Amino acid sequence: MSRLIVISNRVSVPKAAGAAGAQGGLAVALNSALREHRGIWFGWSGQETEEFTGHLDMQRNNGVTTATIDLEPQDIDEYYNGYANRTLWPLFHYRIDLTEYDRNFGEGYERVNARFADSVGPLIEPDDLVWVHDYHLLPLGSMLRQKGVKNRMGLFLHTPWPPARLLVSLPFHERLVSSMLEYDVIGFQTEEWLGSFLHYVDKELGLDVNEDGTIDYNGRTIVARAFPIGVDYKEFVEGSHSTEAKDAYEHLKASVRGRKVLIGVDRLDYSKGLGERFESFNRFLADNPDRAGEVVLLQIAPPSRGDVASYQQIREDLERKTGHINGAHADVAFVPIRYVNRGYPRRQLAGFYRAADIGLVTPLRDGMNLVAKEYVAAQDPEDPGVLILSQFAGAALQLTDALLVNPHSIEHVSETIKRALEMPLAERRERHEKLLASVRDEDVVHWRDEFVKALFGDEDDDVIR
Ligand code: ADQ
Repeated sequence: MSRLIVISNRVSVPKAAGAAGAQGGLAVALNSALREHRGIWFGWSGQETEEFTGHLDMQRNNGVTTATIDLEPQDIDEYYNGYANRTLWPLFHYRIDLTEYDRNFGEGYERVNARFADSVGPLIEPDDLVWVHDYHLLPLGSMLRQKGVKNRMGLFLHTPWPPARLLVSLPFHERLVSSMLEYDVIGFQTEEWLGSFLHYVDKELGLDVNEDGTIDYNGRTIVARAFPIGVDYKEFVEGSHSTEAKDAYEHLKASVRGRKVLIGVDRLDYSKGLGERFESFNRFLADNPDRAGEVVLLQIAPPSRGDVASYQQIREDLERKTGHINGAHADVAFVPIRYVNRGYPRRQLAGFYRAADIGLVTPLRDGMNLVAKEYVAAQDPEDPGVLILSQFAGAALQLTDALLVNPHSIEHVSETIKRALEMPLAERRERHEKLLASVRDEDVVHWRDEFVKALFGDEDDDVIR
């Protein structure tokens, strides 16, 4: 069996078995694949060093080997805070108004990708499969090829892929996208992002895209395909029956004293549509004064990327909006928005989801969105809550039985909240059953197996299990 080399910006070091459930589903799925493949997970340690040495910190934890490097402050500034999070992230989420085009960022991005290639290259043995993750590392494959790596290599992009009309605003976009064609497999979350990529390849690079979506380039055939990521269904359902989940459920239920709960769980990011969500909830309260005292919005939003100004801005915006809305609708014993800036262990989160009557998942643009799937997985099938989901999340292409909304339309979302609150049990059950089937059948293990199979070249069906 081939070894698997996973490469991503950061490495999620596996916890001891007893701490299972504290990690994200992606880390769990990749770690189990790495264990079975005797693989290595390589990436940045998250630590700074005065001068880059390329020193590899190799550790073995719970059957998985991790290899990490430290980066210089300038690297972190230009590559991570710069090109990754101030250029590519906003551009890939259709926010060219927030996209910064700074030559130093581009240079830092290439320098750090080259540093990744220098450091991980020597670890790669001839039969290894290389699986690279996300927008931080688009040119890594081509840099590894330049170092003579001939292995099968794949890239999975967790974000959307923007329309060609937006992407061409990026200086050197041809160079960036051409470099991606050194991978053997390029995976996207949905057919929509895949379509935008193929359109770009056809129109801007002038390459022929075959009927089956493959691309012929420099004598090689590249597979570009959609692999919608899922949640670790089994772990999540088990977790939602745990004591921690039950305690969290009881605690939240007791605290709202019979009121209906709407829940939002998102990294604090402008792509998640939190401002519009709060506005919509405000509209609902204003338009339905008879119900205003009966509903609570619990918004859990851990801060992220705090070194980037647009993230500081969104944080300030939300604090202002929360204060404003609570000021207008609260009374001495009740506030309508509970806004919490912290992370929770996954089992507690499962309990909160289960206690919520509505899952409010309204990103303006999202590669997939796992929260929508977690919300569905955590529900009681006998008395399930209602998922309100943005039509602009990748997940909307699979979760078509959710109440799909345009998150920019405050009225539409407000009316949909009302509809969800009034939805009869039979309809809730019927919708939930279909949603659950999709979340269960296309889970993270399925996603991983499909990708690794494609990376293998579809020759061996039994590559992982
Ligand atoms: P994200 O943009 O981070 O991921 P999402 O898919 O929603 O978005 O995943 C977030 C994860 O973090 C979920 O598993 C969620 O439970 C967890 N989380 C969020 N807030 C939390 C909190 N307060 N406490 C504990 N856990 C919390 C990127 C892309 C997405 C894509 C994923 C996976 O932007 O579109 O779905 O990668 O590919």
